[in-house]
Amino acid sequence: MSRHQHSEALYEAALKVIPGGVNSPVRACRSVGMACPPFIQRASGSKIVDADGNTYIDYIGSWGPMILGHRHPEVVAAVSAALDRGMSFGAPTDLETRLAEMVIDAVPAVEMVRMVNSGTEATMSAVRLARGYTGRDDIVKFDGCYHGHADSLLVAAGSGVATLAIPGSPGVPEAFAAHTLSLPYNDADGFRKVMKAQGDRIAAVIVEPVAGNMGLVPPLPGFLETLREETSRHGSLLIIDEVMTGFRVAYGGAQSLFNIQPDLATFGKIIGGGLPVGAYGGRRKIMERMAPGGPVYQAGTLSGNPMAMAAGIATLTRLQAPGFYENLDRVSDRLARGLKSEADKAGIPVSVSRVGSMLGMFFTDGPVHNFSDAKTSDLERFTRYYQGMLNEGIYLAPSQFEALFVSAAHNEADIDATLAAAGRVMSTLAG
Ligand code: HOZ
Repeated sequence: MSRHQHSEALYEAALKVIPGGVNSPVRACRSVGMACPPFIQRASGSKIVDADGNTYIDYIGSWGPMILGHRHPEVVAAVSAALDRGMSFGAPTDLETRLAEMVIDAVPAVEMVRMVNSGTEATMSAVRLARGYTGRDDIVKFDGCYHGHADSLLVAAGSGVATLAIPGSPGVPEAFAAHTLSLPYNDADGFRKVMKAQGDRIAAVIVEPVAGNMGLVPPLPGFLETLREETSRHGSLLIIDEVMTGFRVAYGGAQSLFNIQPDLATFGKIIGGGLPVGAYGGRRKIMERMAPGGPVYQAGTLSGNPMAMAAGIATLTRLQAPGFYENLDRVSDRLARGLKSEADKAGIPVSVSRVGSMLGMFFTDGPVHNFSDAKTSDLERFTRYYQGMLNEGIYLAPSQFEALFVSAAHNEADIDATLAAAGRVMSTLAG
């Protein structure tokens, strides 16, 4: 009998009414050869339980938001208190201002912030604002970076687009895509040349400061600095997309870790504590161009939703506990080193990367600095690794082109169990 029989039945029902049976493509687990994805029943701390009662150590963490682990009591209490006041008003509340103040306090480049409902909305709105502010149309992004699924940004994208090897997306008019230039990540010289030739037409350069949607690829020294210098030189805006990295790699995000001040920054995931949220912010002079004060339009019925704001406030409050990031870093480092060591012992070539509690392990021996490098990974071997780990009770992102997330709920026993499982699975992967 299959250990996923309930998931299989649920998937069959879902396939009849939801395209591909899922509401976001990667989670269908198709690229890792699964008959069905585990349907999730509940989660707590570092553990997630599927519809068949299988318990896993969870390294997806809802794709990043669950930095405190699932159902952290302070977050649950904050959401229930907000729920007692009402679920949505479509009107301002004190909670929105409080979360905005917390983001502004944490991130010096952000002087004003606007809440939206998803990372996609945040990046789409930031790009529109950059275009409205500069009066220019063209934007630059980087191959393998994923900034959500707005038309302008779905070019040479990572995440599901990379996982499913979709070359471009039908539905994005060529005329829109023509305004997006995608360049190799970490190639500072190439970027400089492009800016020299056409920088004066570029409204914005948008970047994942640590790429987390082509696997985990840290920025090389000088790359982000070059983006800052060149955008300033040409009057383009630098948008640092911190949807994944914000409050994750450091309280002040990757921009504090690498000491880069963008003109605009985007957020999501952690600032909603597990509820749907996004935000974009930046210098006051730019943000004041947004309606109703300025002419650049963006709106949303559920924007600033009180339960999402409450979850975000509770999460960010907890992240301020002394030693929080140091502890998370220590546990994550042990996991990253341990995975590399288990692969070495089994003679399996891997390239492991880590920034804070974001991890990646590519099944390739070369260093991975960009999307082309990432694509040299042995995807068939990754599939066997993924399936083996799932059978061992370890819940990893079902794609070589996604990151792993460690939470504060992961303890030494979780890491021990994960590494023991990795050792067993790695030993089956040769050949
Ligand atoms: N594209 C997101 C991860 N990089 C979300 C995937 C999902 O929710 O399925």
